Amino acid sequence: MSLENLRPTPAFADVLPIEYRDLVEHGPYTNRTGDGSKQTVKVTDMGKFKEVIEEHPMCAGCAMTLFIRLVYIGMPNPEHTIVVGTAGCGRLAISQASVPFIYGNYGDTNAVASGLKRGLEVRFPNQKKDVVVKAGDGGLIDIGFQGLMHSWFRKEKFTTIMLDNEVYGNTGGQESGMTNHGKVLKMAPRGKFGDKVDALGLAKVAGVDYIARLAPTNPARVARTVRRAIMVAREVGHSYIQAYTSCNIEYSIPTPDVMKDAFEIEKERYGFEEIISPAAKAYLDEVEKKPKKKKSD
Ligand SMILES: Cc1ncc(C[n+]2csc(CCOP(=O)(O)OP(=O)(O)O)c2C)c(N)n1
Ligand code: SF4
Repeated sequence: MSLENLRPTPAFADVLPIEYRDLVEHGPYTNRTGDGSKQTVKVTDMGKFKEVIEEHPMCAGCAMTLFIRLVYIGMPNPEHTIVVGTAGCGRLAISQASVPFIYGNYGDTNAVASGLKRGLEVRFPNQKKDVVVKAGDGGLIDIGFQGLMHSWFRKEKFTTIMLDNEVYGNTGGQESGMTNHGKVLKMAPRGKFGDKVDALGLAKVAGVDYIARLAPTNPARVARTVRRAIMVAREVGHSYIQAYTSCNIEYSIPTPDVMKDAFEIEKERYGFEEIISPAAKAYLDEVEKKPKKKKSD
């Protein structure tokens, strides 16, 4: 999370609630080391502080919220990151985080992010700015499909994260392109007509440099995947993460069983997968290389 975005203007400092001041003064946010270039919060810090600053209004137990919190922890440099989102459940939590958030019209995320990233490169030639689209499966694969595909073909240097709950959750349970064939939903009583769109396959065909699919079953892996995707987008090309973020309301998953469902779906059809282009692999090998230990150490 970004301390710089949390810090109140001096005039407000003494009227803000004590909880807020405590977060700024004692929260484990980035920039505490002084160099400001690295995320210092780790997955193991989760639950010990508020990654999402205000109370979010998403449903209790929603796996999408857990995943969104992990994305913020995985960001390599939240102080210089901008998130682009749109209508859909995810924005309810995304808008509560201390990282700038642009809320576009439904479906235009990848067009907005393309322009934003290009503009940032011109405006801040000496400072890498990371742009991350976080949007639902409907927002990306249905109404935002054209913008999504063209940003992939153009190798725009930002990251797209699909919050794939396999339904239009925010509007009450219509089928999306990512819903599985035959699935009956509250507002799809005859069952999904076509197959689940092979978005990973499309990303591969479009030449996306880093592609990953995962479920939020392994927090450290989610954070690492997000970090890798953002790093690749910074230097090499586009990156795409597709995350299973179940909708317990529309799929009637009892709240205590949300993680059990995530493990089951992961095993059945949503296993962790990474597809990395040779250029992205070479870059990741370089940035993830551990410094060699000296013999005397
Ligand atoms: C142009 C436009 N069309 C339709 C809507 C209504 N709308 C709001 S959220 C949503 C569906 C969201 O589904 P998804 O993108 O899969 O996200 P989820 O809520 O499931 O996370 C729709 C159709 C809108 N806001 N704008
Ligand atoms: S409707 Fe579904 S996706 Fe939306 S907040 Fe509720 S459980 Fe999460």
